[in-house]
Amino acid sequence: MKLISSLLAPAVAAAALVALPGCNPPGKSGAGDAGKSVAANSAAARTWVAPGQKDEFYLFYSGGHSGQVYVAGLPSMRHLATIPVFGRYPGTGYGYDEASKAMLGDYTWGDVHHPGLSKKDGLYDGRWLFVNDNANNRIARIDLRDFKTKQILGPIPNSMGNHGSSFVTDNTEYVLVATRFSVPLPKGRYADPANYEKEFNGMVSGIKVDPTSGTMKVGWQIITPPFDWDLGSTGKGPSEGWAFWTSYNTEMAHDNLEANASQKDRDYAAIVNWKAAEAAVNAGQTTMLDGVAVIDPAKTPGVLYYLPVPKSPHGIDVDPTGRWVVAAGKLQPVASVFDFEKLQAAIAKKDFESEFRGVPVIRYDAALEGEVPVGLGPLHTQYDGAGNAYTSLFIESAVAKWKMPPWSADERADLNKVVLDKIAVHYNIGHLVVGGSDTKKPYGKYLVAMNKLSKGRHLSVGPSQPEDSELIDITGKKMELIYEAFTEPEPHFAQILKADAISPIEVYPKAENDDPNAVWDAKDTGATRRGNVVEVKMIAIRSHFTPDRIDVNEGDELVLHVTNVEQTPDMIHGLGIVEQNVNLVIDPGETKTVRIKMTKTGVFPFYCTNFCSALHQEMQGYLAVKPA
Ligand code: CUK
Ligand code: CUA
Repeated sequence: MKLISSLLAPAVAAAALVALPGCNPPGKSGAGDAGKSVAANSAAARTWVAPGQKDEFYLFYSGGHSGQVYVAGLPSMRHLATIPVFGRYPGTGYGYDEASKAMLGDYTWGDVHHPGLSKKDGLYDGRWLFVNDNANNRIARIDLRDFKTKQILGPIPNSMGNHGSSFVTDNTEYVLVATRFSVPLPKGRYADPANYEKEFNGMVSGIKVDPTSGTMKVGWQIITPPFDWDLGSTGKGPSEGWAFWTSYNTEMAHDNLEANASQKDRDYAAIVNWKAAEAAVNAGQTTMLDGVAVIDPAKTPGVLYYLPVPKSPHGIDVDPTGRWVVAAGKLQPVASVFDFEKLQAAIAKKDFESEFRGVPVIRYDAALEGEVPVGLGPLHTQYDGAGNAYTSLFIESAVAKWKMPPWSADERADLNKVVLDKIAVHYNIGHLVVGGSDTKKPYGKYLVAMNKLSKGRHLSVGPSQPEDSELIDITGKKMELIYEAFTEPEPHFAQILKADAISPIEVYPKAENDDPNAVWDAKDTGATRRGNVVEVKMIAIRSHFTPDRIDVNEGDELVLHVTNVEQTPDMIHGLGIVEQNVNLVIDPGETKTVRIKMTKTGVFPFYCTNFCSALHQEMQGYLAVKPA
């Protein structure tokens, strides 16, 4: 995201930061007085997960341009796993075997922003985690049975900058996507960016999810003006079937966006009726564009509406009841609360203020419930399910807790009264997450603030500083900061899942291994030559490879299938071939394949990379390549 601090005079930003408590210079504990040390003890007790004990929640947080997803436990914030998605990860051999290489395709990185858990009846069902790739217009599905990436869909046609996802509908019918960047469509078509308004377009995409396998495919798209769509969310309860995004560039600026996309006092939110879109597709009211059925909302009324929202918004979040929809403008210190019932009534009465390219613009005041003065630089809002909302304040480096409607007449007269608490975070918070906030039943309990800058609150690691994710206890009247963890670049958003909502497997059962090249018995291993291709089926088990010698000739292609025949948890074997750039990591019961062109002659040792037994070091062999 864009750093809003650049929009502030440096003096204002500096003053805001100086005022923040809890910033201790290195080496000072800051717990000098008795009151503070009591709070520290209590915070420690609440986040302490004793050795051998397990955390209560999973935290799945995005790795930004690392392309990965990280898993931590809550409340300990201990890092548990890296799930590689859009980038190679030698630690699990991801991107080195043929299957994962094929999934990665032409790209070696991605930009993960928003993980979205699959749902049933508006609650997490613990099956899949979807993540977007802002950089290469892709979307991936991670299976929570084994915490592995199973599918990467994309690049999605007619879509540039998949930032506005992954928003999962109540029964995982769709993962919904909106484009950040507008381009001439279809992709590959040239148009001068100076003709942006006329030639460029944005897109909303419905990615259809197969309910059994989870396999995604592009379902349909809705073409939009070249607004830059930002964050969104899906409806639930009364708003089920609808989805929402905000645009930060209804100005349709194509250069110097910092200034040119901040002209208007209000931008638009897109209010999308995805069930109506689905019906329009089934009724054939579409045009094919680059192989996708595209809906023109001007020709298909009822699919898309615009709603004015405060200046340069960065997201719109539906509350757990599905009635209240909150959008905040970064450049206006309020969160606007819209009432979905009023919004529906405005649509029914055609209470529109204007239209834009054939799409009605709902009158702001017709849908508005109130503007809550949350503070400076409001970005994203989360809910605890107990009637409270939490909005991240980028400029203020704080989280505001405020009361959702219904409000009393007294509160309504002065909405300052519904702002209940504010807590400083360190520093410049982007997203925040409360467990289950996007479901009908949030867990409450914890809030994780994902801050962009850590400003030396850690041992120095040089100029590439980590981000700072802070754990806040939200069970009391006042929010309490109880822990901070430094995280890799860059957690934009996260999802929290109750630990007992899933029971991941610990080995791949032999019966499930349907790889045609799997072998389970040493007698079935060995090499077969067909012309220049040498195919080897290999077994790995403590503490040897069978065969442990491979003979090929220069110019051959070696196809190596390795099955880890262990059925014991944690008995992982790796296969590294020295100076061949081969790195397989094979979990118990798994088979992996790699193809290598034998361009170098000589003898190349291979060995197990994962410490597996007392004789792990002996788990080795030779690849002998004879000169042609
Ligand atoms: S964005 Cu980065 S903090 Cu991609 Cu959801 Cu708001
Ligand atoms: Cu197998 Cu180490």
